[in-house]
Amino acid sequence: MKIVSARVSVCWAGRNYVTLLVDTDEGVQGLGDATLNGRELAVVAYLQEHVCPLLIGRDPQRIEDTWQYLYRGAYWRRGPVTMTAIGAVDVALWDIKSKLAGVPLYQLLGGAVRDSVRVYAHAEGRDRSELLEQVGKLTAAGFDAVRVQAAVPGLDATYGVRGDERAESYEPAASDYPVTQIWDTDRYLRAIPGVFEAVRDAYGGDLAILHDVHNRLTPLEAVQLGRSLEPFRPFWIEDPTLAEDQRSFRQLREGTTVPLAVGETFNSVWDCHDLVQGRLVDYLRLSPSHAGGVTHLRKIHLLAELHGVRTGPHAASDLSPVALAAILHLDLAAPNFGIQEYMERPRGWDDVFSVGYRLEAGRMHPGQEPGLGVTYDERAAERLSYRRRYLPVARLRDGSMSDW
Ligand code: KDG
Ligand code: MG
Repeated sequence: MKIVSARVSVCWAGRNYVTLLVDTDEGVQGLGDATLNGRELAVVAYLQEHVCPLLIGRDPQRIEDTWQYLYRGAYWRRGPVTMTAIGAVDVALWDIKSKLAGVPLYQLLGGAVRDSVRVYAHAEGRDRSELLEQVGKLTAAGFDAVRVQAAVPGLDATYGVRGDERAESYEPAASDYPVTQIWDTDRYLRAIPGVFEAVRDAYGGDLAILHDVHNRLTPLEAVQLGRSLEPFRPFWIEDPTLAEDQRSFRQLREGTTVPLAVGETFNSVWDCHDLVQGRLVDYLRLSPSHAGGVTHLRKIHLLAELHGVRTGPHAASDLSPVALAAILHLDLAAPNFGIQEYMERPRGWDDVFSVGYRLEAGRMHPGQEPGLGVTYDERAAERLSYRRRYLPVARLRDGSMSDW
């Protein structure tokens, strides 16, 4: 069997998505997600110019060898662009292999070790009452795990809180250039314990409460945050400090007992193996889209399992349904799965993607269709052209840049 075509489709389905379509001479097609939010066309060029030509004529069933060929053979390795491109190829090949076998992908990963996948939903509020109302809607819909983000009083916009354009964190700004948000750590650190307290008081001890700091704190500030939140028993605190400065995690571990999640910007096992081996984090958030596909992420998860670290994969709405499906198959089969991120789909997904996975009362399942269980309407996508969009940037009050 041979790959006869590998092409990239870019579309605006509520936001930009990049999809790789791999076709074989036996008529089986595989899909991969190659979306890198705000830098989409860099991956498109990498795939079109450098990777797709190498795939033609290859045996699609030789997944590991193709991964090695693209990673080890390239010399210039790692990084979000390269690993997103390799990830898209890898996921497409797993899609093909499981379609050929006539089974859902999770069956090739060892089969299900659980009946369903626990997901956390996003709640956000421009003030506390709006946040509490949103948490209430989600718990009423059956979610027992919620990520809470609340506006910081005195700031025009806060990470994770939508509602006005400057505060949009996932729907990129509709301007030609990134919008600027102002960040104030002191105000944030003063505000957030009260948010946790209010949610815990209103919804009780059973609710898993998660929070994303989005890399904004120094290690010492992160310890202060962790200690202030300990009484409210967070499920996790995500990205409290810069993910690439891994020394800070030792300081965090020594300073606070809050569970720590990290990894949505990691691309490789080399970004996290010290953290895992040192048991310095509790949850890894890498996704197959940005970390080299199912093949590489599975190895990372196996390493994590050996060291008692659990998984909590990234699946914000900038990861396409193809990515979410691949993640759900991994979640269902991973013994050390912890929790899965879930965000409502942007309007427009349905115009191009059809999915076999399902959500019911805070639990998801990838479905029983062979492969990933996702189809892509390339014709419809052709009518929805790419729009250049950026994520916001953050500055401190004195005008200097802050980490996004
Ligand atoms: O593209 C960036 C988003 O995926 C990211 O900002 C979302 O931090 C995020 C999360 O935890 O979902
Ligand atoms: Mg995050």
